[in-house]
Amino acid sequence: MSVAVADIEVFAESLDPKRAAEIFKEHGCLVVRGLMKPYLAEIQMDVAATVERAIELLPEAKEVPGIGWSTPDGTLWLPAPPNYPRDKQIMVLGLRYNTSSAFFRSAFEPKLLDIVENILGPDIELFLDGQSLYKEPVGGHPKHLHQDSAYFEHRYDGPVAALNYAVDTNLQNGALYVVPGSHRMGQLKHIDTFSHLGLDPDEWPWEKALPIEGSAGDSIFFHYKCIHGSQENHSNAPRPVFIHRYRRPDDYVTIGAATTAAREDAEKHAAEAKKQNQMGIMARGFRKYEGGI
Ligand SMILES: O=C(O)CCC(=O)C(=O)O
Repeated sequence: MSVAVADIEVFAESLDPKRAAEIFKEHGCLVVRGLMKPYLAEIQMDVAATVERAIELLPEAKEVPGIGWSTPDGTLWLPAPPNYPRDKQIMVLGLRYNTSSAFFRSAFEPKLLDIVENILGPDIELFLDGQSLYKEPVGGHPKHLHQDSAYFEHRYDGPVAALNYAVDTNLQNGALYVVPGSHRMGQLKHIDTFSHLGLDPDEWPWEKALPIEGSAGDSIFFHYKCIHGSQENHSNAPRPVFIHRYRRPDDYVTIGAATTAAREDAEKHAAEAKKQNQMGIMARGFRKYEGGI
């Protein structure tokens, strides 16, 4: 059965978190219209300020082998297309919970956490520090279809991601594509692509995925094994998203990598991975003491 956007879509203003969680569990993805609207204006300002700073820091960029370049603010850069005024384009912006209070506050949005609680249970930990992917205008990088579990495989259920549009997002500027039901396919083999680990495009062309167009403030939740990605930004304006990730407080990364070589190496040490040193901020509930601080 092919799934349409309407089958995975709910609205923040009339939210039933149980129903939203049921959609997520069935399809591995969920669209919540308007969920991040209250935080948008501030986050948009912080995105713009972060871009300005990142560009100023570009002369200090250091190469990250096999990945791209990183500026001291934590912005990650890829090679730019030939038509750019610079030789590098932004991929991941140095915008995080420790740089933007609006971004941090938005991670605790009660309606968002009500949905996550119905998926993961009452105790919820933030995974990572918030992430902002940024597609520059006129050719900004594609993110090939992939499973996030290729980058961070977990011991238990893995993180639930909530990716939020910071601007109106459509087929021209890089809508997120999802493959409903793919969270049940297990861990798929990824290859190295321009945007790091991705599925082989011959096996996983965009036609197999469902594009989600949306307004600024719309949120797309996805399971960490749900296949997703986005094409280039062909518009004249930037296309940023900001992403929250949540997991059970006892869950932890067993394999972390961004290239096939790093993944092969990390797979050898998966059995030794521990929760210790991976404790995130509690977004809801309480952490049972299991040793360590
Ligand atoms: O649409 C994007 O910017 C890509 C997001 C994504 O693929 C991810 O967060 O894993």
